Amino acid sequence: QPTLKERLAELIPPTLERVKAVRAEHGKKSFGPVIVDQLYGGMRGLPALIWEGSVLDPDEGIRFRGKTIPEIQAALPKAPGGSEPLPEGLFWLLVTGEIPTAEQVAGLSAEWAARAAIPEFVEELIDRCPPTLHPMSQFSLAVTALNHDSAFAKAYAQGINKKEYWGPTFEDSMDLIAKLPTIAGRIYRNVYGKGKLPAIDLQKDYSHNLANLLGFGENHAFVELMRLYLTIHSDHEGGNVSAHTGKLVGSALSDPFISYSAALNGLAGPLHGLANQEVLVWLTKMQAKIGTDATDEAVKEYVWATLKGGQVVPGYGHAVLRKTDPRYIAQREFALKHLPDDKLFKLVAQVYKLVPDILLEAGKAKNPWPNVDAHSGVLLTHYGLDQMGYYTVLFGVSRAFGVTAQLIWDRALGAPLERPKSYSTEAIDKMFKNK
Ligand code: CMX
Repeated sequence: QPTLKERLAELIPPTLERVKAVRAEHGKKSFGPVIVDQLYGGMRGLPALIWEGSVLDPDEGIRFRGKTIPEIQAALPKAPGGSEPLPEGLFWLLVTGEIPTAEQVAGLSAEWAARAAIPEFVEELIDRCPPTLHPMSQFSLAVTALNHDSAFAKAYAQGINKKEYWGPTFEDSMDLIAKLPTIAGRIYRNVYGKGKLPAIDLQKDYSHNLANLLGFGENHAFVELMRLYLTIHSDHEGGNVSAHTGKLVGSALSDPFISYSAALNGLAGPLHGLANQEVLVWLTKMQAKIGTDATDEAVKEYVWATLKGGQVVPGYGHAVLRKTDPRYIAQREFALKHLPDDKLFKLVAQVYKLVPDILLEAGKAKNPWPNVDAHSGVLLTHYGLDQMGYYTVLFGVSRAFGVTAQLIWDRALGAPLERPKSYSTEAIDKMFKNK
């Protein structure tokens, strides 16, 4: 059976031909008009990028290489004794468009475990960060520093032919993914005083090792949660802030480490990945204010107070989705199976019942339904990972799968520097004044 790199090498030539053929046939066709509001409105809905790994349908949600979340849950290999998909398989799927065998997935687990160590100076860099520095800032710092050993940067400096870019990009991507649990584990233990980081176990899968580094490796349900979590947070088509940032920065031929640290900084914003932290902060404040078994009326009042205070309801709404996020549903099903009586889960379920109607009544949000971040924190809290400030780091471990898969393909397909045109308000005004 081919390794991931061997399979990728086989797939690149026909994919290049396919892109060439699609461009020859459709290259000059138009998607329709661009309107001025899109320039002012965060480019919402503007067709602007090619991203092979996943596509987001407003009603149906994400498909990874054409497959929905329930489909990948069924199709991807599982760990012995586990029932959640292994994220190793999702990475294989994102890169190749193919479902790997159990053996190929085991090969990836072993390769990532073997590459997991980080340079001593990066360990020291993390250890020197004050615990008051947000875990996402520490994460991004450490990932930036990994560029010290970038195979791509080195090959570029030595004058590599552009046709060969994908090879060292692949190696850097594998290293990056492999090292993220070590970095994430070290940050967790430093910030929350959880003692020394254990060694990576070369026999264990990626999620099991991550759980172990965080101190939850003995808890089978938590390990299963990590497998599901890392799978569903990996990719969400190309235009979201983290995916797009990774692609944009990579287009300058910045190596995968510095491209991904830029993506992490975008993920660290409260309207994007930090929303998983915000949700838990919001729910705990709600519990403190109205108690743990609050009535629907009390919850509604709290939600309205949030809106009237000029704040968003974290975990609700989406720039593209118009229905409940299937990533929310997958986590809700996990909760129904493993923690149906958890008090905080009950509150999350109660909020799900009440918030959409309130957001509809408030009349602003285009999508009143919950997104992925509305559910992840309650699951982590249930197992004792209740340090909310850390939640986005786990999102960041997962999102690397999608961003690097795309960086590999961008370099393989010779994606150009990104450089859209910007306009001044004066220019817009002049352009349309006499029309
Ligand atoms: N609570 C209150 N108001 C909301 C809202 C929410 N959950 N979602 C949208 N709105 C408001 C917007 O703030 C905007 O108000 P203004 O016109 O005053 O600026 C208006 O509704 C229209 O926004 P929209 O077109 O529906 O949404 P956008 O595409 O602009 O933004 C998002 C999308 C996710 C940033 C927004 O829904 C939001 O802020 N949600 C809460 C934060 C969150 O959960 N983010 C995580 C998203 C998933 C992820 O990336 O991880």
